[in-house]
Amino acid sequence: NAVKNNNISIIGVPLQYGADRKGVDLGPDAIRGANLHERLKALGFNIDDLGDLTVHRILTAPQEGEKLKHLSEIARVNQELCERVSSEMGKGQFPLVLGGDHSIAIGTIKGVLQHVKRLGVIWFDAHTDVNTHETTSSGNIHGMSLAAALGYGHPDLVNIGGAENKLRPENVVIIGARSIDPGERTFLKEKGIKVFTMHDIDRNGMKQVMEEAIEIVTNGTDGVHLSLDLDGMDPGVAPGVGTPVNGGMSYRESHFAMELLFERNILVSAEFVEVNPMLDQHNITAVAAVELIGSVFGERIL
Ligand code: B3U
Ligand code: MN
Ligand code: MN
Repeated sequence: NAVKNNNISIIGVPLQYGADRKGVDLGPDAIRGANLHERLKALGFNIDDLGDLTVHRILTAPQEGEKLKHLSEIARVNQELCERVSSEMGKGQFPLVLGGDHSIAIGTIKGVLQHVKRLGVIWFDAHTDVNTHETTSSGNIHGMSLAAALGYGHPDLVNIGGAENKLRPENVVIIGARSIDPGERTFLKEKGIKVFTMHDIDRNGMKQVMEEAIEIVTNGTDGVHLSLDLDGMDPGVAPGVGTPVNGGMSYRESHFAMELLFERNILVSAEFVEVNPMLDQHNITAVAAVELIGSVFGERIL
C-alpha cells in the first residue's frame, strides 16, 4: 500500500482568510461531495472523517496594505490543525487534510513533523509560497506557508507546533511552479530549494521530474508529505481556484505524478488545498481533487 496502514483520517479545514477570493472555505465539503469516502473505501481503506475544524467568522476587512491579513485567526486554526494531525498520527492514522486555502500547510506540516522529524515535502503548486511579511505584496498568508514551515516569517506562524520543529530546505521540492515573486526567487536560491518549473516538465517530462523529485525528498528522510495546491494543474482542468495561472500541469501529467508517488510507497500524509467551489464550473475542480486522491491511494486503470 501507499501508506503504512489502511487507516485514513480526514480533516477538513474551511479556512479562507489566507486568500483574497472568497469561497475556498467551501472546499472540504465540495471534495467530500465528489464521493471521496466511497472512492477510498473501494480501495480498501478504513475512513475516519473527523469533520471540519472550527473557523471563526471575521467580519472586519484587513487594513489597506496589511502584510499579514487575518494573522491571529489563521495562526489559531493552524495551531489546532497541528495538534489534530499530530494526535491522528500518534494513533497510527494517515492524515488526509482538505482545504481551505494553502496557509493550512503550516499546521499540517508542523503536526506531521512531531512524528517524522526528518520529513520530505513535495509541494505541487503554480506558486512557491515562500513569501514572508517582509517580501509579500499581497499580504495573503497562503503565499507564505512553505516559508513558515521552513522556519522563516512571522513568529506567530513559525512558532506553531514549536519553532525548533521545521523542514529542511534540502528535503523540499516544488513541482509545477510558473508564478514566482522577486523576493521568492531570492529566497529559493539562497536556501537552495529545488524547484521543477513547468519549463522542466516540458523539457524532461513528468517521469524524469518525479524520479528526481522523489530522490531528493527521500534522501535522508523518514517519510514524505504531499502538499497539493489544485492551482498547480492547468486552469483548463481545474478552474475552481483563487489564483489561476495559465500553462499548468495537464490532467494526465498530474495523475502520473500521483501514481508514481503511490508506487514508491513514501507518503506519510497529504493535503489537497485551494479548491474554490464559488469559482468552479460543475464542481470539476473538486472532482479532479478526488480523482488525484484516488491515484495517490492506488487507483489504477487496469
Ligand atoms: N505569490 C503571490 C500569489 C500567490 C501565492 N499563492 C497563491 N497566490 N495562491 C502571493 O500573494 O504571495
Ligand atoms: Mn499554494
Ligand atoms: Mn498556488
